[in-house]
Parts: sequence; structure tokens; C-alpha cells
Amino acid sequence: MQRLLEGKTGVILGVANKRSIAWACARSLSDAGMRLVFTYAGERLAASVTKLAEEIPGSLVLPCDVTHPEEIDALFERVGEEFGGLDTLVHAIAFARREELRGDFYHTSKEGYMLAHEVSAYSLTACARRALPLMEGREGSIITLTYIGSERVIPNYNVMGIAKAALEASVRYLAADLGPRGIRVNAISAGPIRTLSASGVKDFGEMLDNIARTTPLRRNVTAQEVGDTCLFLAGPHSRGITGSTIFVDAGFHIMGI
Ligand code: NAD
Ligand code: 0WE
Repeated sequence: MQRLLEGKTGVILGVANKRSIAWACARSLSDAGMRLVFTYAGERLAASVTKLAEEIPGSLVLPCDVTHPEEIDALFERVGEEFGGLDTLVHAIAFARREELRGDFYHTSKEGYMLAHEVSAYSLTACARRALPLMEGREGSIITLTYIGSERVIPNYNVMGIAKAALEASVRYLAADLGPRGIRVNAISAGPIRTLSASGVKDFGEMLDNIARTTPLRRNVTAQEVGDTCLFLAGPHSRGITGSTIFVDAGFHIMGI
């Protein structure tokens, strides 16, 4: 492995356990030499994230629930104090209330709609704003995770699809704002992967089986494949790419039927 990211620093939001897509991103970035800061949302996750981070030498673990703006402030303040700058921000978080992810979309409550957007879409902009002074002039890269439910109707994805559409549009507006300051902003649209967020999703197993039968690659994607695309987007090989949504979905998005 080429140590392409030696001397670089990254912040990763969204590790809950070892199946998290954020964890696969962390592995890929760390293998390339990047020093990492992990965050956890709520004390309930502090111990498990701290334990996982022990596998990544030199990493730091800090709290950050994105519904608490003062925690986002404190995170980037601390990163500035510890490292004096930042090269990569990986945003791999999403949340909607369970009851909003089943049945008809039109039942979505105002509170459920707002919460899904706050955590899953607005938080990217909230983090980017605080990261900006640390990332300026360092060929920085911001990476977020999205899903095709933003552009096609996926049964039960509901309000999360609307939030992902807002997230992808945010990527484009942020890319336009931050490009002149040398910061790129992109999204990875991943195919379905069994993670904590996917557990309990109705008919998830059926969805995976259907994809394995119909995608061009005749299989599902792995978190590691998403992690390696994150490595590509963080590093110099993607230096000409910003504002894009890159599909890591075994080709699912090109199919008509
Ligand atoms: P995951 O459950 O491992 O990760 C979701 C993370 O969001 C958790 O770490 C959780 O702590 C965090 N989070 C929730 N509320 C938060 C808050 N208020 N503040 C801070 N963090 C909060 O699941 P995952 O599948 O790895 O999800 C990561 C990202 O990948 C999400 O954006 C998800 O939409 C996206 N994604 C997942 C799939 C899939 O099939 N698993 C496919 C495409 C995209
Ligand atoms: O973005 C996601 C997961 C989003 C998610 C999942 C949950 C389940 C548990 C957000 N919030 C919650 N809240 C909970 O309480 N994915 C892309 C994975 C996913 O979720 C689906 C999917 C797929 C794929 C939900 C319905 C249909 C398909």
C-alpha cells in the first residue's frame, strides 16, 4: 500500500460499530497513512467507538451529536488545537425515526421530516462551515454518503429519500462555494449494505438478493469497496472531481429493469 495520505488529518463522523461504512472509510484512509479523529453521537456510543479507535494508531475520539451545535463547534475547535489544520472530512451519518421509514410517505410528520433533514442533510453544511478555516489552502476533500432513494422511489425509504436529495444538492452548492478555496466536495452513492442503520429495515434481505441477481456485477457491494472510493476521493487521484455523486453500487443505477 502506497502511503499516499501520510501527514494528512481526517475527521470521520458516523462510526457506530465495525460494520459502519464510516469504519470501512477509516480503515482505507488509515492504511494510506492518514491520522484520524473519530466522533460518536451520545455517551451510549463512547465506549464502543473508543474501543474500535484503539485499532487505529494515533487516532483521537471526540463527542459530536450533530443536533447539538455546540458539540460541532467544540469538535472543530479541538481539531484545530490538536492538529492546526484538517485535510479530509467524512460525513457518514443519517437518521430518521423508525416510524417514518415504513408505510406511505405522505404520513411523514413535520417533526420527523425536520429531524431527518437536520441529521442527514443540514449537518453536512453545519460541519463544512466549521471545517472550512482548518481546511483552507490544503487541497482538502469533503466526502458524504448517499443512496439512490434520493432520485428514485425505494419503498419505505420515504423521508430519507427527500433528505438525501437535499444532501446531494448541498454537495453541489458547497462544491461551488469551496472550490475557489481549494476544497472539493463529493458524495458516494452506495448500494445497500448490512449495517446497524439497515438492520430492521423491512425486506432488506430480499432487496440484497434481488440486487445480486440483477446488477451488472451480479452481486452486492461491500463496505470496503465504499471505503476505497472514499480513499480515492480523499487523495490526489481525484483532484479533478468536485460536486459529484459517485455510485458504488455494482452498476444498479444504470438498469431500467
Ligand atoms: P451506521 O448505523 O453504522 O451509521 C450511521 C451513523 O449515524 C451512526 O454512527 C450514528 O451514530 C450516526 N448518527 C445518527 N444520528 C446522529 C447524530 N444526531 N449525530 C451524529 N451522528 C449520528 O450505518 P451506515 O449504513 O454505515 O450509514 C452511514 C451512511 O451511509 C449514512 O449516511 C447512510 O445513509 C449511508 N448509506 C448507507 C447504506 C446502507 O445500505 N447501509 C447505503 C447507502 C448510503
Ligand atoms: O440511509 C440508509 C439508512 C437510513 C436510516 C435507517 C434507519 C433505521 C433505524 C436512517 N434512520 C434510521 N432510523 C432507525 O430507527 N440506508 C441507505 C439503508 C437503507 O435504509 C432503508 C433502505 C436502505 C437501503 C430504509 C427503507 C428502505 C431501504
